[in-house]
Amino acid sequence: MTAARLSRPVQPIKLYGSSLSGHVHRVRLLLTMLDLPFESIELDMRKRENRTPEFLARNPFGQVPVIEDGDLTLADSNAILVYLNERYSPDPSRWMPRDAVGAARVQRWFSVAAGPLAYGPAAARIMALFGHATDPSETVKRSHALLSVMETHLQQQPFLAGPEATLADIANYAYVAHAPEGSVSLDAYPGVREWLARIEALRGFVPMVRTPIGLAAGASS
Ligand SMILES: N[C@@H](CCC(=O)N[C@@H](CS)C(=O)NCC(=O)O)C(=O)O
Repeated sequence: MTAARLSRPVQPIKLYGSSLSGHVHRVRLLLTMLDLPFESIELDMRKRENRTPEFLARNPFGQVPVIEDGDLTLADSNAILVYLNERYSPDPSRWMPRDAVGAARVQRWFSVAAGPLAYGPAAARIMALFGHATDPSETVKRSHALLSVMETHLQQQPFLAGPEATLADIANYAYVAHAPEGSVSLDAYPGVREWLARIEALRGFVPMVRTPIGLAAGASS
C-alpha cells in the first residue's frame, strides 16, 4: 500500500542512533530541517546495544540509524532521508529533484556517501575515536582522494547535485565536516570548506557533536 504524504507524523519519530555517528547525524539534520518531531534513543555501541535481539529485530545488520514512525521500522540513513522527504516534506522536489538527471545526480552522491565517504573520512575518524589497531594511513589516503574529487566538483557548483542543496549534501555533510577528527585536514580544500559553510547556513541546520579529538583538531561545526 502506498503511504500518503502527511504534513506531520502522528507521534514523534523514534531515532535509534549514536550522537557520534555521521550516518545518524544526516537523519537528524533532515528531521530538524523539515521541523519534524522526533525522539532520539541513544545506543551505546561499545556495550554492543546495537547487537541485542531487540535491536537486530529492527535492523538485522545491527547498524544505526533506524527510525520508527508509527508502524514503520526503517533502517539505512540514505533510505531514511528519501522516506522522510517523500512522506513529510511540503516540497519533496526541493530536496530530491524530479527530473531524470537531477535524481540520478543525488543517487550518485548517495553512492559516494555509502562508499568512498564511509571507507575514507568516516573510517579514519572511527579509528581515531576508538583507537582501532589498524594502520589508518590507507584510510587517510582514500579520504584525500575523495576530497580532491569533491574540491574540483565544488569549484564548479555550489552543492553536490547542482545549484541548490539536496539530500546528496545532507548525506555527505557530517563525515566531511568531521574529517579532521580522523587526521584528515581540510586545509587544502577551500571549495569543500565553503560548501560546508553553505550547508551550515541552511535553515534548521544542527551540528554533530564534536568529540574531544574534533575540538583539538578544529573540525568544522
Ligand atoms: N549503510 C548504513 C551504514 C550505517 C553504519 O555504518 N552505522 C554504523 C555507525 S556510524 C554502525 O551502526 N556500526 C555498527 C556495526 O556495524 O556493528 C547506513 O547508511 O545507515
